Amino acid sequence: MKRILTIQDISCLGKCSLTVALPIISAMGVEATILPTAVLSTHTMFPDFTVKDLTDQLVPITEHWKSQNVKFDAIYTGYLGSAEEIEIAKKIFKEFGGDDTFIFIDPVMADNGKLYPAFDMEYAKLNAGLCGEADIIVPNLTEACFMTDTEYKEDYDKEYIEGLLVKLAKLGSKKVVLTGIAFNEGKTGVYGLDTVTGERIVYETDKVAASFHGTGDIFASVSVGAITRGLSLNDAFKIAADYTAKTIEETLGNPAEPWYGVDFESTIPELVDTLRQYV
Ligand code: PXL
Repeated sequence: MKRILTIQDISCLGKCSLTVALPIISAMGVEATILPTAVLSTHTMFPDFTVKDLTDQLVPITEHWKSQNVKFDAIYTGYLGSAEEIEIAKKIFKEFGGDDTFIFIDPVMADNGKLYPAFDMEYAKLNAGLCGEADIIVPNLTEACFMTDTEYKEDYDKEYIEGLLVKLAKLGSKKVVLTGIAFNEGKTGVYGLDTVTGERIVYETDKVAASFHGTGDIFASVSVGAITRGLSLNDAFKIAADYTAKTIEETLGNPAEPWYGVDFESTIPELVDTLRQYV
């Protein structure tokens, strides 16, 4: 069985980061090894959340794995809490990376034109440096703008997005994939560039008119799981985008209206069925 190391926080309540990555990577038929960067009572969109930083645990945990000769097929980073954790993530890439291990980075820090509460411009620059170490990065439009000093535009055209891909490519990742992008009304999807072949990675699906927390983590977890299972990037991002859209739709039908995260648990059987058509 393939194995992914995922490095991000545990928000105990809130359905994002590790509480999403772990079940979804498992559903994708891949073993998930977790490296929790912090334990929060909830994600940061709740008021008055608590945080226990785990930075001092990252090196001892990974040193232990090294002593056990553990190997990973992929390393996937999401929400990291601090500059120091970004530096440690880079060291982990060096120690556990290599030709048989691809690095997948979701530079989680911002959305809708704004940085999340815990972050500033300095952190955005460091995240840009981390992205330079990746094989694949999946920023949203806001994160891409912060990392490349580009003006954020909600009304964009192809020229603007192509320009952004060129700037992202300069950060150093082999594949740069913008998420939440589409050029047609009522759609959303991915638009990316394979910097080695020059090929575009494009997929559009119907946009569900609602936005929930943790959907980026769902998208990233399905994508990295599918790529680790050997699917092409185009297939992986298609499955991930369709699953995310379906899950948002399902959540809108829930009379309890859980505003803080989506009902991805209800749609996992469909995800597994879809995957079976590919592997
Ligand atoms: O879904 C991204 C995410 C992960 N972890 C924490 C967050 C967020 C988004 O706000 O607050 C703690």
